[in-house]
Amino acid sequence: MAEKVLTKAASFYDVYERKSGAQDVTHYCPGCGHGVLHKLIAEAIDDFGIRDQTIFISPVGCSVFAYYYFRVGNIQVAHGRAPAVATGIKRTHPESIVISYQGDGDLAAIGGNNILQAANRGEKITVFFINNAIYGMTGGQMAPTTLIGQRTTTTPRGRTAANEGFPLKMCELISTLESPIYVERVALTDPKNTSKVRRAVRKALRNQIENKGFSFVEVLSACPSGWKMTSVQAKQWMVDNLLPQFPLGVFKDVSKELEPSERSKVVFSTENMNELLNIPSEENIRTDVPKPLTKFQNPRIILAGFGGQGILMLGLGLAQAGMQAGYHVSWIPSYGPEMRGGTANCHVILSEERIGSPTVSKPTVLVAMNLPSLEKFESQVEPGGLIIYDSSLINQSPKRKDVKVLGIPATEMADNLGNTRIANMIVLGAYIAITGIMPKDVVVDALPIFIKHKKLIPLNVQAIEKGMAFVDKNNGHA
Ligand SMILES: Cc1ncc(C[n+]2csc(CCOP(=O)(O)OP(=O)(O)O)c2C)c(N)n1
Ligand code: SF4
Repeated sequence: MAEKVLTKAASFYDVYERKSGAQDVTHYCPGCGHGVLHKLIAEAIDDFGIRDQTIFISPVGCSVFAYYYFRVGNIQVAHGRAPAVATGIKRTHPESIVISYQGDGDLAAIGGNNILQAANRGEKITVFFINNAIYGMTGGQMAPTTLIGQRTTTTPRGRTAANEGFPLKMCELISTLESPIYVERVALTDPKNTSKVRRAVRKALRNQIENKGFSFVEVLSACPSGWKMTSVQAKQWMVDNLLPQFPLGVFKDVSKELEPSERSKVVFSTENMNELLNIPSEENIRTDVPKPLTKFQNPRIILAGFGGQGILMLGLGLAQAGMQAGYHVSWIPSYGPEMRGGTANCHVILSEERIGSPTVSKPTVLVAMNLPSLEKFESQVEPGGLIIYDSSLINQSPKRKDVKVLGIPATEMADNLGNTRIANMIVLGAYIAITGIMPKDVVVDALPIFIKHKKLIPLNVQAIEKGMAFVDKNNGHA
């Protein structure tokens, strides 16, 4: 007699190497639908032979630990952002199979716009949307899918339409869009419905394997812990309450009308890319730039002042010149009311290593062009760092004794050159002179890239020279 041995899907790890907790079972509560859906997905991945190509995106929610279970490529993303990350991965790796796995809080609340936009763009991904009508992970708050009358920790008297609106029906919403090719709602209630979930999972994955388009499968699922029920009661509650509100079925399916095609890797042409992004080509990158003193190497810089002082351009210029000098660079501006005269700041990193994050929380260099900026950022500067401030506008020197300080009357010097707005370049000159981070000619070579009005370039060069001369004269060298 033929014997069938049931084993764990090969697309699950043998051992779940979670930092804490048992390593042979998942962390899901008994009766939870997440585990069942995981199993159906893992078996489908096995059967389709796509384990090496699959990238599973786990959300914030009870399924946050999915990466401990699925033996595929895994990414865990910020709350609600799985469709955006899936978009990036799929577009750069169209040959991969990208699964966005999301709860109802994640997908329909904080990530509501993300999913609609991804669906509307018709990203060729597969979305599994587990709807348990509640925020499971955080202890049972109301979700957009919570039923009218349903009691949750945030609707203790039951959800009312007047107060919280009606439950969001994501399949109905998404199926009104033109791009999605397959939208179905299924339920983990009993073996018959579970086999429909199995079919839907496979169909949604097959659509992606055949490169057809955006597939969305909503899976109604029990959360016995959040609903404060036994597993058996929870299953019955689904049948009595969830199913009437969230009818099962296929809401859209045009997949049969589409021909399968190759999931081929898109090869992006980088021909004009450097030019478009102002990235110097290999042969234009200087290899002869001497290293600055150790304490000024790999600076993390905050440049701050008020709108109109050219702070963002100063940062951009520094980053652009840094690129020519062979550094990895990042520049991240902080926009806000400063566009109309408040404070403006930007973060710049010049590094010999690749840069992990462009934000600077502990700067090694602060350039402060007005008093609020000095007051705001002075305490953040790393001990041993450098503060350059515009002493024409800031009439008090920094209090820190553990950093090098240079006060330079940049605005006054700029006025003397006939243009107040050139103070930023005077500061740039002072910075390169005091640190030796790069020679003047590298900065001057970079000027045409970030200065639109070419006739202003000689004045900018003059300002840089003035800043350097000030440092020379005032013994500002390190
Ligand atoms: C930006 C952010 N906001 C809020 C939270 C708190 N939080 C964690 S999980 C969660 C809701 C998860 O609910 P759901 O997506 O329905 O998944 P489930 O846990 O039910 O599977 C919330 C609000 C967070 N982690 N991050
Ligand atoms: S709280 Fe609910 S959704 Fe989360 S693991 Fe438990 S049963 Fe599942």
